[in-house]
Amino acid sequence: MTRRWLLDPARAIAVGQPAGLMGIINVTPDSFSDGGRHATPAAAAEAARALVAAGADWLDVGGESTRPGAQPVDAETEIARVVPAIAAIRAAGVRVPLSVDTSKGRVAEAALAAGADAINDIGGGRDPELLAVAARARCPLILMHMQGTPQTMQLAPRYQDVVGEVEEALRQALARAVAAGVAEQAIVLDPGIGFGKTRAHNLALLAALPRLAALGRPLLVGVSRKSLIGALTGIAEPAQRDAASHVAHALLAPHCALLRVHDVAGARAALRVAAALREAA
Ligand code: HH2
Repeated sequence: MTRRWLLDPARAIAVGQPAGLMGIINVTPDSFSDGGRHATPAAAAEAARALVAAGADWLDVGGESTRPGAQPVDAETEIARVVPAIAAIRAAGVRVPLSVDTSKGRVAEAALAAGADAINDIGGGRDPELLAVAARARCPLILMHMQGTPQTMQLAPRYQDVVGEVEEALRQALARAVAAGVAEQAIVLDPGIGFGKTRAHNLALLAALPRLAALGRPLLVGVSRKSLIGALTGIAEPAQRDAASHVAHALLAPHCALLRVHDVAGARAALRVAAALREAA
């Protein structure tokens, strides 16, 4: 099976380009900031259209919440959530690159068949079946770092040297995927902000993006509305964290290829202002 990734997604994640924006569509009842908002395929398609109109370069559709303490769901449940949503998004004429946010090979395979172009794996390729699916589909694969699992990751995150350990784990994830037959050029790496990390760990990793970029792959970063932003601002309600998130997006944009965001319109505006200020300087 030859996929379209050599065209659209590769352009969207070209190394050295200003960061693209990945708009988030969670088709879950329990995601930390948009849970329950896209409960029907029609609502997901409408959200997709609105995100693209607001400037999204990419969409990410997830059927399992990965917030700390979230209950895992089985593959059938996840498939029943993401497949109709992706099919409806494509039926609505939305053509931007779209990843499925899953750690399960079976879900990834069903999502690709329904019209997804790429796999966003917060498990960093722990499931050999997922790597086999990515290799067969020749599609882009996002490998994210996580210490532990969503159920346990925030209990007591511990590192001797967070940047060195995340860097080494991403290097190993990359090597595992390549050994499983995934093309190295198809891989995007992500330090996994908030996934088994304290505020200090998260800040150290964000400061180290240029070092992580030396792994040779484009980087994706997700900070939108996360508890890091809550911890830095004291804003408890995730939906109120957009303005503060966009400060981070503007500062991080030069160091990554894709930013995973909820409020695409606000992020796009922030990136425009930051780019103009940088140019003027
Ligand atoms: N963060 C979340 C989910 N998927 N994927 C990547 N690659 N990087 C991230 O930082 C990332 C991710 C968590 O955010 P969200 O999807 O908004 O919430 P939930 O997991 O509760 O559905």
